[in-house]
Amino acid sequence: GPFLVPVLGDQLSHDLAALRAVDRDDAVVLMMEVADETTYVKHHKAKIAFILSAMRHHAEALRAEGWTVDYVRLDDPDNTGSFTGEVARAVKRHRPRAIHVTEAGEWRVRAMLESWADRFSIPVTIHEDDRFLCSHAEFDTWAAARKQMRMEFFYRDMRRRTGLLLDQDGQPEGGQWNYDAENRKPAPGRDLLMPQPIRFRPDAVTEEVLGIVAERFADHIGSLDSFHFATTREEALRQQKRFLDEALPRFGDYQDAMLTDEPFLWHSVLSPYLNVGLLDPLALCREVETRFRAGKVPLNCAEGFIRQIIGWREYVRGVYWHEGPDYGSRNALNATRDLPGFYWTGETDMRCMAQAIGQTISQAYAHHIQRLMITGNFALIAGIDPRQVHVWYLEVYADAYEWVEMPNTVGMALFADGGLLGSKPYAAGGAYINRMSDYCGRCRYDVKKRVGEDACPFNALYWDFIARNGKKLARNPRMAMPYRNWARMTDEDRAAIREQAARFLSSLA
Ligand code: FAD
Ligand code: DLZ
Ligand code: SF4
Repeated sequence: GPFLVPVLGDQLSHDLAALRAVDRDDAVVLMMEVADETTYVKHHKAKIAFILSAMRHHAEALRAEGWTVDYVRLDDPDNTGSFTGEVARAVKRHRPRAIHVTEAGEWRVRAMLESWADRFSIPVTIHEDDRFLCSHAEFDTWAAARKQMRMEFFYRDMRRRTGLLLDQDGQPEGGQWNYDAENRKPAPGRDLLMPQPIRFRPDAVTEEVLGIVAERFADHIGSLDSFHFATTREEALRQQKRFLDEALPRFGDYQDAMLTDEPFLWHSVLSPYLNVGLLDPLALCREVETRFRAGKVPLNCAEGFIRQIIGWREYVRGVYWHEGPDYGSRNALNATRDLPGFYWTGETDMRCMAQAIGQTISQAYAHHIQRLMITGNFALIAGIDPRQVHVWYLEVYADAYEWVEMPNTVGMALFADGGLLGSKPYAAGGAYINRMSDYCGRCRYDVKKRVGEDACPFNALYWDFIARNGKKLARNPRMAMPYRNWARMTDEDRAAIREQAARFLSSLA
């Protein structure tokens, strides 16, 4: 029989390792909509709709290129509901002589792929996913050579490897590797000329999927009302161009800013497309560099964007696979509180939280600083169980896959890995949020107060976090300042703050 090439929902790239390994005329591509993948966590409705619609469009695109595609739909009566069950049925249908597949994006699915050779008694080749720049072996070598992993050094290696933003002598463009110091401008005023992502109108394929999702996943979080994602490579490329033309020139400046009712600001909103394979990360970075060289984009913006992709995105993936399947069980700060119910509804008087969660429910999107410094920071300083926080992030964002979500949540936002991914916890009180956003002005809480009925909860929670984690954090040199300030407060103030925090935390239960 032919080769069988299973293509998973986040492998929607024409240039995919397993496809390259076989001859088009001698292969059957297998794509599977399966219940297990739609419900192993209860993904946001728009995330499921995006993935299924992109899969259906991709199957058509592969057929147009001459591939034979065997496509299993979610509502096929014989659908077994799992990748392994569907591969078993496909093996019966096609009697393949061998399976070629591209490695999966999480440990759970990796184990399935690795079980197939024995289970089906046919040769299975699992190809490395070379849509990423850094292989597992390369990352392990890099990590082994260091006492501590740090993104910044990894990133410099990726710059050297790709040649991105290097001058003729191989030195970083402009003399510095990193221009982050220029990228912390607070929110500007709202204006009508702010860029917006393209809102793609659902075609017939997407409409059908939206119907299935609305019916079958009615009890999942999220709304389908404003579904606007690109679902084909052509559409994703149009959004990429929109970003490059309109938002990139100010991406750096306002990267950390937050504005009421403006979910996207100068962000690219390209992560869903990068992560399923509709867009190529390196090609995108080359476009960014071209625009810098043409004088259309300032260096701090081009560098800042490229760093997110060849730096952070590759680095967190490296950490995920390097640390092994138990990474998600880490809980260095022993945080055990349940995730508050308002994470599922957005119903809270904390204006910043209501904004970040509200747009997450309506758009399946929040930008990085909202994820890190609003919902992530709150979970950190309130001491929420990392497992529950991880499941939430994996469910609610259209771009969420374990390899990228887990290190960002467990490592970056919650410090549950004890400082492996980042050197200090991203804990902050209300002052940070007030500086970077316009949320506080319209909040029922007073961001300047630490105690009292109308005091901003982030303030007391922040100091309570500092106080209760002294044993683990006080010796961290990057935490010296807050511990000095905590020590300087009077006993009375400290007691009042901790009582305020305790009262607030008990109100969450
Ligand atoms: P932009 O701001 O335009 O950035 C450009 C691109 O850089 C992104 O599309 C993304 O591919 C990459 N990028 C930026 N920051 C990171 C990062 N920290 N890690 C990896 N890639 C990055 N990103 C995901 O793709 N999937 C997730 O499930 C995810 N979960 C997160 C959970 C938490 C708690 C935090 C703090 C961050 C998470 N991120 C995740 C990273 C980041 O927030 C998103 O990549 C970004 O908000 C996507 O929006 P954008 O495309 O507009 O990004
Ligand atoms: C996330 C997801 C969903 C919701 N549904 C499917 C699906 O029906 N079929 C599929 O092939 N993939 C789906 N995915 C993406 C997979 O969960 C993803 O490929 C794994 O996380 C492995 O990386
Ligand atoms: Fe958030 Fe506090 Fe500002 Fe309200 S006052 S928006 S709770 S930081």
